[in-house]
Amino acid sequence: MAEQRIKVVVGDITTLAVDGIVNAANESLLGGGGVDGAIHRAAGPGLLEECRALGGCAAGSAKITAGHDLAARYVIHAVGPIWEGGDDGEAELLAGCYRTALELARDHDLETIAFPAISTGVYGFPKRAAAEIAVAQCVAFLARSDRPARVLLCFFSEADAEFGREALARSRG
Ligand code: AR6
Repeated sequence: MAEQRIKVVVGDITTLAVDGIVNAANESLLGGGGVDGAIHRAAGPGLLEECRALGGCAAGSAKITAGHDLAARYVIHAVGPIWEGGDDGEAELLAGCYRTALELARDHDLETIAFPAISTGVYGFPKRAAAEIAVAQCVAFLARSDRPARVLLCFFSEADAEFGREALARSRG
């Protein structure tokens, strides 16, 4: 079952020794605060240099780079939507981030990738709804693809992780 390949973890995503970590970036792909800032700090200046050559990324999509000084071999930079109240296509854009990141992981034959809770910080997406979208997209993708073999949903706090656990439990039925 696809759900068994998804695990909720709590912690700092920059420390995870997985094949790829996903970044919650902005359209410039040139760094920022939150998890984006933490990933750039931990990866070192080579990451920013590589990102400069990418020419940005649209919201709802993602681009991949090397992991540089991170334990992870790759960083998948996903650009989440800014929450504007929910009537501006935010849910579909967030789903698009997860789908594109999973496609990139599959195309690079990554075994394990880790997602942060994209858009739920500075971008203001409601956490419960975001966790539902994350789980639904991962379950749908893993059901039809062997790669990635495993997905970690990495939450920064125990309280946030509850949203992930609840969404996963509901998906399992
Ligand atoms: N590890 C795991 N999760 C983290 C970490 C970490 N080290 N740090 C924060 N989080 P945010 P967004 C969680 O604001 O909402 C940046 O400036 C955090 O608790 O990082 O997509 C970008 O450049 C929250 O649940 O990303 C963009 O401009 C989640 O990561 C903008 O923020 C996402 O919070 C993107 O906003």
